[in-house]
Amino acid sequence: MRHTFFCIDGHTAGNPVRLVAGGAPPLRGATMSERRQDFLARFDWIRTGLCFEPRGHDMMSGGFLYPPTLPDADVGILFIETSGCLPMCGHGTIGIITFGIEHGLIHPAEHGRVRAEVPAGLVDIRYEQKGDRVTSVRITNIPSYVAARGIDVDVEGIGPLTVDVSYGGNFYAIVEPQGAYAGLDALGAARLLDLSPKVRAAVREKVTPVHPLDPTIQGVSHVLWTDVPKGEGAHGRNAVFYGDRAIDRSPCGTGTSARIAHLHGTGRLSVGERFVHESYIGSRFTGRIEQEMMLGEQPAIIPSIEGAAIATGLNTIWIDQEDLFWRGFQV
Ligand code: PYC
Repeated sequence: MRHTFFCIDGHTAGNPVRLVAGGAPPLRGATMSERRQDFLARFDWIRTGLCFEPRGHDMMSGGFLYPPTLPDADVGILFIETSGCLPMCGHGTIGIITFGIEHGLIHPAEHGRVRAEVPAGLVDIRYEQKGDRVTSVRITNIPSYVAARGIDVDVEGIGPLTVDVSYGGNFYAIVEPQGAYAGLDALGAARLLDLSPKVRAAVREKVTPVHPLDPTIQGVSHVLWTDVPKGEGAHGRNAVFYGDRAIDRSPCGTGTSARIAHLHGTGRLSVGERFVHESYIGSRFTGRIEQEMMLGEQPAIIPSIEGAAIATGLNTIWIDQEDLFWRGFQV
C-alpha cells in the first residue's frame, strides 16, 4: 500500500521544516495535546517515514495542520521530528506559518495574526508579508520557566558540569561555559554530538521535570550549550542538541525561550529586554521577555521569538509498504 504526502519543504534560519500539506491522518482527541498522544500511538510510522532516512535525515522536522480544538485559535499544529512529536517547536512554527500563509493553507481571522493551537498550548503569532512572501514571524510563546537549578553531573569525556533545566515548550538542560567546557568552537560539532546524549542521560538520572498543567510534557529532551556571541549586535550563541544526532541549525525557538526564562530566572534579563540569539551556524532569532506571570504555583515568563523562513520546494513523498524502509531508519 502506498501513502502519499504532499509537502512544502524549506528551512527556518537553516533548520529544515517539512510542512505536510496533504496526507495528515485523522486524529482522535479533544485537544492538540491529546491528538499528539493519539498520533504517537497509531501513526508514528508517518513521522519516522517522513523524518528518518531515506526520506529525511538527522535534523528533519516539520508538522501537520489540523482544525483547532480551541474556539479562539485559527489553526492547530502537530509537530514531527526525529525524536518524536514535540509539544512545541519554534523554528517549526515559523516555517509552518510562513509556508501555510504563502500557500493559502491557513486562513487567519485577522490579517497579519495567527493564533495557533500547539500541543503545549496556544501561541499568538504576528507575521509580516511583502507581496506573496512572509518576511518575518514573531511568536508569543507559551509560559516558560526555570524548572531546576544546580544539577551536578559527571560526564565521561568532559568531566564535572553543573547545569540548570529550563522549559520553553520542551525541557532543556542548559550548559554554560565552565570547567572543561570552554565554548562551542573549542568543543566542535563532533564532540557536541558525542557529549550531548551523555549530558542528557546524566541529567535525566537526577531530575524529571513535569509540566505543571500538562503531565504528558515531561523529561529533559534537549541540551542547550551556551556561548558568547560571535556577530555584532547578538547577545548570546547556542548549540541545541535534539533527537539522537542533531544540532539545530537555527537558534531554536523553544531553546531561545528556555534560555530567556533562564536568564530572567537568574537575574540577567528583564521584562522588555531583547535577546538576539545566534545559532551554531550564525543565523539569528530575536527574543524578548513580554511579561512575567504565574503558571499555577510556578513563576514564569512569556517570551517572544522572531525569525524568518523560506520554502525550498514542493515535495510529493510516497511511503510504500512494499519498501523495506517504509518506516525509515537511523544508523
Ligand atoms: O525551534 O523549538 C525549536 C526546535 C526544537 C527542536 C529543534 N528546533
